[in-house]
Amino acid sequence: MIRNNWSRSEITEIYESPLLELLYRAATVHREYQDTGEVQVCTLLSIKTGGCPEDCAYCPQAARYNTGVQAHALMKTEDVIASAQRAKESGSTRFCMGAAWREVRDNRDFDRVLDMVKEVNNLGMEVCCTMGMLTEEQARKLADAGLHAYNHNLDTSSEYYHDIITTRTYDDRLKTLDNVRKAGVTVCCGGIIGLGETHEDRIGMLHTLSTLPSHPESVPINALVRVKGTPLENQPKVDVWDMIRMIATARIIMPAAMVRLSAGRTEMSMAEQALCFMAGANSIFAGDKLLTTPNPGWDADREMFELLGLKPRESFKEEKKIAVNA
Ligand code: SAM
Ligand code: DTB
Ligand code: SF4
Repeated sequence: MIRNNWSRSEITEIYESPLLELLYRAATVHREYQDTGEVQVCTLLSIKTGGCPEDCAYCPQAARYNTGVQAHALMKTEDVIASAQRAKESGSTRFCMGAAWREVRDNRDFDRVLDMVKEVNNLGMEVCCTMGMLTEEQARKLADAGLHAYNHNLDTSSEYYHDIITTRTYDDRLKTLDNVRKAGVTVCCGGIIGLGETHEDRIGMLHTLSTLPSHPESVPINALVRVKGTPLENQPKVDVWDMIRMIATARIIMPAAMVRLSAGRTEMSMAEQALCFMAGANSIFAGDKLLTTPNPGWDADREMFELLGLKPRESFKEEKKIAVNA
């Protein structure tokens, strides 16, 4: 049953259960709700890189940190489409365009993004954008252009948020998610582990996600990519068991969502990634780059799919309606 009335203590109990029990339970839920032989293959492209005014402590694109990321203006539409076409030919079915903006503005760049959305949608790919805060009207314009999903992460718990980002609030984030929902665009929302948060913070974030009026259709779980020059550059590497615990808990409490094993795969072995798929992950970012940092390339992922007997999920597969039986 899909529930959005999870209590914090119920989620804590799941998250803290013995690891192999947790894995078994998550794998069971995964089999019940999802096609376990399939993994969604998504590709990211940074269409507007760097120079961001925000202070997200993890982010290589914040202008205030000296990370070596060069700021670039919005890419040309034809280059974006060529990149989407290549991703499609490599086997990707979802194309996510990222812009290092605090919020979308009603300007010529936004009009150009609307054109990009139209054209990528015409390629038959699920189009996703992640461009910061949005108004309901902007979300409607994106929906009309054919946007399938909007990514806007909560990143961590509401309690820990201010330790990571001071230039916007958790409520700002929730408001954008609501605007996206109202426009009928599917929601992609998850977070990052390894920011120095506690287990309670991780549970808190999962609690917020799983008690939204409707669960996000996609829940990306990122391991922090430690980028030199950011305030979090010296964080310890994320323990893979923590990633597995996070994915398994997300799978159990949001059974119909796509749970994405997102940033951090370059530091994981194939065996470790296989455990993440067992735990209920059924989506990845493929291609040799995330937005600005490396990702395993196409060949490594093809080899992994072959070895594990996984198939890429087709685009626009009947999305199980996430009805809420509270
Ligand atoms: N500017 C927009 C925003 O913040 O929503 C969109 C782009 S932003 C780079 C998208 C997401 O990437 C962030 O919310 C964060 O979850 C993730 N991210 C950024 N830097 C990361 C890092 N170093 N490690 C892991 N995830 C990261
Ligand atoms: C998400 O949850 N992770 C992706 C995507 N959504 C936008 C971004 C990861 C970015 C990692 C750092 C970088 O490559 O700049
Ligand atoms: Fe800007 Fe997004 Fe990076 Fe924050 S995460 S600094 S808003 S690009």
